[in-house]
Amino acid sequence: MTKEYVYSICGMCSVRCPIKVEVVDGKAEYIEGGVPLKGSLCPRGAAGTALSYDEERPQYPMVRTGKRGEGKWKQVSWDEALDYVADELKRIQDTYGKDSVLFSDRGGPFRDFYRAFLRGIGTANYNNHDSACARNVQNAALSVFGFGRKGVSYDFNNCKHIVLQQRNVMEAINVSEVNAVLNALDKGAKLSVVDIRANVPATKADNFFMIRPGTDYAFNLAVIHVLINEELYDKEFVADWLEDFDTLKDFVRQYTPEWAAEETGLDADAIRDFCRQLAEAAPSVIWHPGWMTARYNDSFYMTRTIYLINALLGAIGAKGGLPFMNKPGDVGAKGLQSFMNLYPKPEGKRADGIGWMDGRKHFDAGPGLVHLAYEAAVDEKPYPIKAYIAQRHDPLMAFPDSADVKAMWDNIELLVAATFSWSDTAWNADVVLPISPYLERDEIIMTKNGPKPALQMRKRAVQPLYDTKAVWEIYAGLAKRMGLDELDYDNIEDIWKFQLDGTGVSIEDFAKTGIVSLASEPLYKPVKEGSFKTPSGKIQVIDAKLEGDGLPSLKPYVSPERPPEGKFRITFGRCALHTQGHTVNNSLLFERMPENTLWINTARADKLGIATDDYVKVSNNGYEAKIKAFVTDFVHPECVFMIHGFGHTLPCESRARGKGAADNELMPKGIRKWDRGGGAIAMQEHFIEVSKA
Ligand SMILES: Nc1nc2c(c(=O)[nH]1)N[C@H]1C(S)=C(S)[C@@H](COP(=O)(O)OP(=O)(O)OC[C@H]3O[C@@H](n4cnc5c(=O)[nH]c(N)nc54)[C@H](O)[C@@H]3O)O[C@H]1N2
Ligand SMILES: Nc1nc2c(c(=O)[nH]1)N[C@H]1C(S)=C(S)[C@@H](COP(=O)(O)OP(=O)(O)OC[C@H]3O[C@@H](n4cnc5c(=O)[nH]c(N)nc54)[C@H](O)[C@@H]3O)O[C@H]1N2
Ligand code: SF4
Ligand SMILES: [Mo]
Repeated sequence: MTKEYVYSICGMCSVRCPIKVEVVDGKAEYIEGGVPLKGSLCPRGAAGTALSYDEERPQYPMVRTGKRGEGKWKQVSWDEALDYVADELKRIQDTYGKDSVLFSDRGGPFRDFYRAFLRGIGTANYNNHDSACARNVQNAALSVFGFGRKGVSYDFNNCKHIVLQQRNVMEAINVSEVNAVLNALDKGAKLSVVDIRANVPATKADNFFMIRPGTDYAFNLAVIHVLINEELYDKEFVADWLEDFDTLKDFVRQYTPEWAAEETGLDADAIRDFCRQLAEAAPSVIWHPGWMTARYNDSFYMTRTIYLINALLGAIGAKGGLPFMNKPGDVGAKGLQSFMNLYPKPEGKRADGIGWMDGRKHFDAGPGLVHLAYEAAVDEKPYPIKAYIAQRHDPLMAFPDSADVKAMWDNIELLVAATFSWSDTAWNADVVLPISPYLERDEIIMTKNGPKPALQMRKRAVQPLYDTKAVWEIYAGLAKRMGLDELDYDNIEDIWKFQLDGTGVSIEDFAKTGIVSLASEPLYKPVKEGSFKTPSGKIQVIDAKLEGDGLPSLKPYVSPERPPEGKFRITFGRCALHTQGHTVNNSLLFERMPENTLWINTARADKLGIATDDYVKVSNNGYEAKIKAFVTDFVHPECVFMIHGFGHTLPCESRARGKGAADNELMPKGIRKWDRGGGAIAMQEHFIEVSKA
């Protein structure tokens, strides 16, 4: 028996925790958290072995033979698959122009190599998934600070009051973050939770506000009102670093706690008391700006108020608050060499209109807004989109109403899915390029920015079990076929050497733990000139870019639509046991949680004759599904809540198929409802019916 330990990076979700994999006779037997996590891991991370040792995943490259989505495939070799894709890309670019190739991914730190490929072939249309996730937060950060959401980190360990509004730290997991939050609570930090239901953090909270869905913006405006009117804000910080304070003060004058109480269903005195508690803990306060905020028409403005509240409390840049993020250069280290720099930035205009179309100039152009690129694919404006590569992205589950999204792709002539598990998108693609699961693949080295920036290496723990390839191998193969010799690599060591060139770090340095830390102590950068990237160099309330696009910086509150008689607003979120839609078929996680449930308020359930564990019917606009009820006082009566990612239909997923309901199918034409301020889809602006099944 041979036993070895491989230090690598988890790939069960987008957090990418360091892991230690026990490999016995070439088989991955056990996974635990890497050195910085002292062994701890979340359940999904621990279930990574079941992803590899599962036959129900794409095992070899496939080309469609039947109609899209019919499930008829021809097995092909990698040479055939890559030849086919490269030839099609060339044909399409020659016929329709370079920008007719659209690409979307899941974002993250492993993109440099394939983004270089995209630059190399000259398309301007790199996108990520984020208009279904955190785009509102990103654009809110840009509009307030001039830098993106990752320009600050969260110093939970030293925090004295944590506010989780629409943010479920304990179930929407980042392992080191959960540990830090628990550590802070042990040390006496206060926790306040603003949520439409009692999630796990709510059970540990000092203040729990069960808010009426869609009224968070009202709550936050009232908090600003109190902080300013009771002079609870950090006067020095505000004087030095917050522009347009008086404009903000005037704007919130009307938004009293009594007014907010009407809107939110919460108690005005409780809001006041909460504000005083915040001021006591300031500046060591973290009011988390949220993560999955693709929910409402005003989520962007809501998130802006969160950043402004943190600023009023002096928490931006503060220890125990939201310190500035450090990159390698901040701690005197040299960062990785980038493949993207091998090619110039493509000159074409983006198909989604970001950066040049009226109303879309204020958005972060980096990863675009892919749902708007789909619109271009439909009407060929500003130009045709004829090829689409979905790399580690399942838009048919990630965006509302799969039939609607699918139809938007009808004019696309080449649809490629690169994925490690089956997904609706892969099932509907023309070509499936199977990625080796993370235990079976090496990856380009990643940079982890933070208080102590580090470099991290994902290393193959076991050989590929099937005819699958690493991400870099796929794009190196395409690059070679498309004449991009600079990216024609045939082994990962050469890629790593290129990345590490000039950093003083060597491949061997990763052997011990998989991580090379670039600083010995966390660095807290003081707030200083240049900290904020706005025109004034200060945190801004008024954003000229936003206003240039015809949008107000301070949007007057609009009360949300109430559910029509007998209906419920749909709300959703995460659970600790699954990642989005792609782990339901994982045998270990499926065993723990085979289906989702519908949280429904007791009073309303009683009226409908529904009890816990009854199967109920949820429906909207023709989609209907059965789901088990969970009847509780701890969800707001205007909404129902379910975990996203269930309700699979693919025949190739024998476990997940037919289990639970798909929240995304209950949002008809939902991809067309999006927040003009932040760009994200407004997924909770839908009302559904619930009845006894
Ligand atoms: N209705 C509704 N819609 C939602 C959400 C919701 O709560 N409700 N959540 C939204 C959010 S926050 C997000 S981020 C998106 C997520 O949805 P997507 O952006 O589509 O991302 P994932 O489902 O994480 O991954 C997509 C595919 O990548 C494949 N994959 C390939 N390689 C890897 C790898 O190394 N690691 C992992 N983890 N996967 C890999 C997986 O098999 C999976 O099929 O969905 C959004 N859409
Ligand atoms: N275990 C696990 N962890 C994950 C993921 C996963 O799939 N599984 N996905 C990762 C990804 S991609 C993301 S984006 C993050 C998401 O991280 P979060 O955004 O923190 O997670 P969610 O559970 O989607 O939503 C957080 C909370 O918002 C509440 N909520 C819903 N509507 C409203 C509302 O109108 N107002 C208020 N105040 N609260 C509301 C929900 O009840 C939930 O408790 O998690 C990441 N971590
Ligand atoms: S949070 Fe869990 S699933 Fe995500 S990377 Fe960490 S261990 Fe893996
Ligand atoms: Mo997300």
